[in-house]
Formats: sequence, structure tokens, C-alpha cells
Amino acid sequence: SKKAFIFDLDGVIVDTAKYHFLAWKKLANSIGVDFSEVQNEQLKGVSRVKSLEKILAWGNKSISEDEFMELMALKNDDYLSYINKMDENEILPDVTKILDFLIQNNQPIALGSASKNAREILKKVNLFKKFDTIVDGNDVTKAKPNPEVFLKAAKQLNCLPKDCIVFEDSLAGVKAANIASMISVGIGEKSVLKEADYVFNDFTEVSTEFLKELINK
Ligand code: B16
Ligand code: MG
Repeated sequence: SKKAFIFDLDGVIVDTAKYHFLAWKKLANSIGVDFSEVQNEQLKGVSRVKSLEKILAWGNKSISEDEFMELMALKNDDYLSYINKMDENEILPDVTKILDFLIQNNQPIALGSASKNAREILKKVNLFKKFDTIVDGNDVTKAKPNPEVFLKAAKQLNCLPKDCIVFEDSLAGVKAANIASMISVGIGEKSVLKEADYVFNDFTEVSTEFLKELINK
């Protein structure tokens, strides 16, 4: 039956985690909170609001709602200063090859990301036109591991959840795909993504034979 391929953005298509890290670190330090790469790991796939809540909890800080909004805006402005400098060179290895293979084989492709900056980022790296639909942080109310983002993408592509294949680098995202009864493909470390149906370190390990198998399943 008809399949659909859903891609996460950060950690799957581009490595924007490094920019989130720089922006969150600057913000956390500015309010006297330490912020490490280990903590940054825990923000992967997590929404902007939830990320700031976690940082404040780590630093034992409580602030007003106005300050919260202000800090979120500061972080995003700083993050966007990095995004503005992005170009095609930041697409992760073999991502374009995989997308083009799917397009040549008439497979519908969606983006399923928690980021409110997803459209902007796809335009910067010149991949925007390759996606049939984009569901991002502006379109959902429930964050991963809630499957809302992937279920919306499936619906927009007119595809049953069981026929959707999700590529994810975060555990929250893998869980979301599994909860939605989709096929989950983890991109990253096997020890972290052990709940995924398949795991690859990156797309250089994803063969076109494997994709053909998924298409014909
Ligand atoms: P923004 P993904 C996620 O993207 C990131 O992994 C996560 O670190 C970030 O906080 C979230 O997007 C929200 O991003 O502040 O740009 O709205 O992995 O779901 O593509
Ligand atoms: Mg991700």
C-alpha cells in the first residue's frame, strides 16, 4: 500500500542542535545558570517552552511569566542569528541523496519537527521544495513523545499511520512514532534509540535497497 516518509529536522536533516546549544548556554549563563552539552542532549526534540522550563529547574530559578516570554524571545533571536548564516553545506551527509531517491520513486515526503523555525531553516538549506508537506512547532499543541506532529503529517499526505516511516534522532521522537503505530527509524546511537524499529548512525548507512524494502512492504 501507499507509503509516506516523515523526517524530523534537527539532528536528522541538519545539525542545528549546536546552535540551540550556543543560544541556550548564552541565555542560561546570563541568568547565572550553568549549561552543559550533556544538558543540551536532554533538550533534543523538546519544545522551546519545555526547554526553558528545564533550564530554570536545573538552576533552581523561578521567574515571572513576562520574564519567561522575554527570555524565550532573547534565545530565539540569538538562535536565528546562527540560522541566518546557514546554507546547503549544513545538510547532513546523504540526506539530499535519500530525499531525491524517494522523490524519484514517487514517495510522499513530510517534515515533522518540533521547531517553530523549521520552514525558515529548510529554505536556508534549499530543501523546502522537496517536501510535500511540513508540520512543525507552529502546527501542533502537544510536544513529542505525543504523536500529534506525525499523525498530522500522515493525514496531510493521506496515508495510514502504519504505512508511515519516521526518521528521528531523539528518543522522544522515536517514542512518538511508535505510539502512532508508525515504523520508526532512529538516526543516531543505538544505545539511546533502542526503542526504534531500525537504527543507523547516519544516512550514509541507509541503503536504497533498505528504502525499496520499506516502499514495497
Ligand atoms: P524552536 P526537531 C527541535 O527540533 C529541537 O530538537 C529542539 O532542541 C528545539 O528546542 C525544538 O525543535 C524547538 O525549536 O525553538 O526552533 O522552535 O528535532 O523536532 O526538528
Ligand atoms: Mg531531532
